[in-house]
Amino acid sequence: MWRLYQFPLCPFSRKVRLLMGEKGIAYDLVNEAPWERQDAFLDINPAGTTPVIVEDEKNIVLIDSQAICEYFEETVEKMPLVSGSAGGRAEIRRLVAWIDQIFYRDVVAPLIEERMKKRIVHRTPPDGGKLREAMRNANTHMDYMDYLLDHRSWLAGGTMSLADIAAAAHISVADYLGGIDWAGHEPVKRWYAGFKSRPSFRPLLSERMGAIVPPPYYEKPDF
Ligand SMILES: N[C@@H](CCC(=O)N[C@@H](CS)C(=O)NCC(=O)O)C(=O)O
Repeated sequence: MWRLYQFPLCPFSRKVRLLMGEKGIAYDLVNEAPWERQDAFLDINPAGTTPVIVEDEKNIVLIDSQAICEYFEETVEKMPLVSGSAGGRAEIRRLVAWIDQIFYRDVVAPLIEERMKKRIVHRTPPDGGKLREAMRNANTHMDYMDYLLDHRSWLAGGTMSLADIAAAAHISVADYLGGIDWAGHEPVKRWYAGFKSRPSFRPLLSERMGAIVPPPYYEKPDF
C-alpha cells in the first residue's frame, strides 16, 4: 500500500491525491508538517517538501508532485491524464507548470503564508496588503482560466487532464483560505462545481487544517 506524506492544505499533495483518486489507487495518509523539519522526514526527503509517497514492499520512494503524477500516469492505465497528440500533451504540461509555478507563487503560497503559517506556526497576524495582492492575482489568473474554458471543455482541451487536476487542487486550497472571489468567473465556477462533485474530490473537501476554518460554501458543489 502507498503511504502519502502530506498536510491537508498542501496543493501539490492534493494534486497527487486527485490523480490517485481518479486512477483508483489506494493509499494511506501520513500527516507531515514540512516546516517542522522532522529528522525522520528529512531522512526520506532531504529537501523537506511534501508530497512524498512511499511503497515499502516494492522499496519505492517518489518525491515531487509532478514526478509522482507522471510515475502513476506511466504505470497505471486507467484514466489517462496526460494523453492525446504530442502537441496536446505539451499543452497539458504547459498549463500544469503555469499552475504549479505561477498560480502557486502569486496566489496559493502567499495565502498559505499569511492565513495558515502565520496563524499556526509564527502566531502573528496576516499582512493585509499581501492578502489583497494575492486575491488580485487570483482574479487575474482566473480571468485567463475563464478565457480557456470559454474556448475548450477542459483547461487543456477536449478531455479532463492533469492540468484540470492541478488547477482544482491549487484553487481548492486558495478557496479554503478565503482567497477566491467567485463573482464574475462563471466559466471557472461551473468547471470547479463539476470537480467538487467527483468522488476523488469529496475526501479532500471534508478535511480540515487545525483551527483554520474554510468559508461556509467551501464544500458545497452549488456555491
Ligand atoms: N515542486 C514541488 C513543490 C513542493 C512544495 O513546495 N511543497 C511545499 C508544501 S505545499 C513545502 O513542502 N514547503 C516547505 C515548507 O513549507 O517548509 C512539488 O511539486 O512537489
